[in-house]
Amino acid sequence: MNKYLDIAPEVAEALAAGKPVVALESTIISHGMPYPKNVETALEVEKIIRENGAVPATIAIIGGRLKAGLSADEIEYFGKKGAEIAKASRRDLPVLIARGQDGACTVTTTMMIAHMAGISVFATGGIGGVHRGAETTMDISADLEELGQTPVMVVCAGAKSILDLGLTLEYLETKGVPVIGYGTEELPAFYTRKSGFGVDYRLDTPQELAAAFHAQRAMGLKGGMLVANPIPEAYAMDADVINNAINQAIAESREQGIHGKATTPFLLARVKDLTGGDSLESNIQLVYNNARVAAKTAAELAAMQ
Ligand code: PSU
Ligand code: MN
Repeated sequence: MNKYLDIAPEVAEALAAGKPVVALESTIISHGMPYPKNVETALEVEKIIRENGAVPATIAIIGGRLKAGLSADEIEYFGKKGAEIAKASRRDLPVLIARGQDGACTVTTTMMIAHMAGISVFATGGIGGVHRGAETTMDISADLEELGQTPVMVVCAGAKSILDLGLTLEYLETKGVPVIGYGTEELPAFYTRKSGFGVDYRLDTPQELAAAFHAQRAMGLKGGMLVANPIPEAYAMDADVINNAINQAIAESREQGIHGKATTPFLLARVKDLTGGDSLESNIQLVYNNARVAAKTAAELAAMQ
């Protein structure tokens, strides 16, 4: 096993017994929501995963250790420190680990560490993708590369239209990543159930998701699978309200010359401020919804192996 990896005892026992485990990311805790709502949400997500028959493993880097499974105290520590913790993508791991620092895991690093630990299903809110204007900035999230090379299923609510969703789908196609709509033919856009873009396949049950992922792995195909699960109708936001906020946030980021790893956190924070508390509640509910689907799918997958 990787000498930098610590698997929490409960997670290690579940994996050894072939029981379902679901990975969760930590950037959503440190950078995605305000304290203490972030900690409450992270703990509630873990509870929902348990209620749906799986063991949660929140993934983070603490003191230079790759952690698969955090204690409630560690989640509190992460939530309280918030954006002081470095956002850690693939390129950040070597120096963070060598220096013994903390890191908030994005979709990329959560997939990497989940895979090192032997966890194959991961639930989150939204993924990174191809930014608008990427044809000149070349700002494309490392999340897409990771989906192209690491065999983990990522259950999300689609991607926010802070991104160019059309180019994001093109990129995923090139990388050979199946984009599955859960009960939908349309790619959801995080706060809204629709985006105007189609997915590759529509699957309707956790059993079907598990069967497709099982086949992908059994063939030895590299890369992951993206499952896009629309936000529950009751929590979906008005498309005009959210799109106006996104357009304003993008204009401000260009005026201020925001770039690199700061872009996504800047846009997410501005959209959140411009839409007030409504977007936070929607964000929390869609993560709960994804946790349920991921736990049930992990249980189906465990039953097939
Ligand atoms: N998109 C969201 N919410 C998020 C993120 C993206 O709607 O919290 C976070 C995730 O951790 C994702 C990361 O992996 O931002 C992508 O950052 P970048 O675009 O810099 O690759
Ligand atoms: Mn980027």
